Amino acid sequence: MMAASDQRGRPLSFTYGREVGRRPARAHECRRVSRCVPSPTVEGRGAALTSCGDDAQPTKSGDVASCADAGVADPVRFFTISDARHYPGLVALVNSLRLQGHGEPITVLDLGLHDAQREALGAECDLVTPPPHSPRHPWLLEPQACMLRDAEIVVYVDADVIVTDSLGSIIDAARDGRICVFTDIPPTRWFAEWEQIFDLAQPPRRQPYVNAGFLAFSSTAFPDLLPRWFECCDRLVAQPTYLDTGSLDSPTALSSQDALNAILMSEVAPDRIAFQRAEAEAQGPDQLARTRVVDLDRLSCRIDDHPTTLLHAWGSPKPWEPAAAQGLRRSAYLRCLRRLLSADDVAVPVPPPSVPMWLRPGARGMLSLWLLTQARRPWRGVQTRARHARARLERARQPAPTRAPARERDSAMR
Ligand SMILES: [Mn+2]
Repeated sequence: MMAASDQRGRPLSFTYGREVGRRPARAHECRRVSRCVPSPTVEGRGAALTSCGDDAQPTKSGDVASCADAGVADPVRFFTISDARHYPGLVALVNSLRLQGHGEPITVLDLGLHDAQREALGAECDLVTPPPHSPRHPWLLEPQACMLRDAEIVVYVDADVIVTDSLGSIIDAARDGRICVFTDIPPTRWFAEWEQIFDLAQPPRRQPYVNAGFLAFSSTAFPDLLPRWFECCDRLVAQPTYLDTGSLDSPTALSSQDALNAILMSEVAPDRIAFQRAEAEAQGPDQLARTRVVDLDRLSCRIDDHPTTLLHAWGSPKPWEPAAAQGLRRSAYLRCLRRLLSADDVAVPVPPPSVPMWLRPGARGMLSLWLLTQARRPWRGVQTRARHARARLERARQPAPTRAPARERDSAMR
């Protein structure tokens, strides 16, 4: 999602940064959460979710406290998280939702947007800042973001996602009492240790591991899901992630995503989870490069001849970050991103100077994009051939007895 994002594209640094080794200050936690005793199951007993980020501050018009008092939840509400560096991704998400006909409210956990960005988003988004000095790692904020406002149907979407089709059927499934999720790559991540780490009601069963970049469910059907996820994330505040260790071996290396999966594999019945078609989300650089834009105006895309619902640009740097110029790759996400940031039919326009040249409208923007993607290919080929030639030269210079066996050399070349 945001600043200095990791390989998965989730936020690393925000205005308040990460504070490893500290327990979160209870005063900053949602009061409902601190009241909430995790139940053995997060499945619904019919009570409406009344959570609210009590200490959070609206950055725009609106009264955070009123959400606890209103007693009327929005039928459907989108939630996301962003900071200033992830603004182009956030705008693309918002504009894509509006283009798909989703006029429902969008709440953004504002982790340091600039004033001009807030102003530009004002008409489309409800912006809420976290409490000052919030000690939570940004990777652990999804449940907190979703608890900022009451909603009957909660739809969390990462700010590096573009919605390429209506979410109507997913929202219908959520209304019918299913938790709608997309599987991750690979979908096999599973740890028995989750039972003890998260004090799960039952050992986690084997089922597809999901990506936490999208989640849709009914807060009536699952009133305890967000508090339970929040509480599980709370257990991870001081835990290193794979960014610290460079390894996915730890059962909590993927933080909130591991917590969510642990809950879904233990405390939610399998038939209450609606795993979306694998092709419905094109995610990561390889799949996004393989995805074809069928109708740019409507953002329709297909991967392996199946229509997509989401394009998810996890990975780092993001295609809108200046650092991406070096290895910019043609992808459906990039094409749709440029369309969502430069066309004149979007809900939130972006001033061209605020995005890199390859995302700006007009011929210069197009040329920049072409040079950085298409035109780089032969050059990359030349670089690779030159590297191989140098390596052959090096090997030739080595005295024969010290040369590595062919198989080792081959693997070293990769
Ligand atoms: Mn993401």
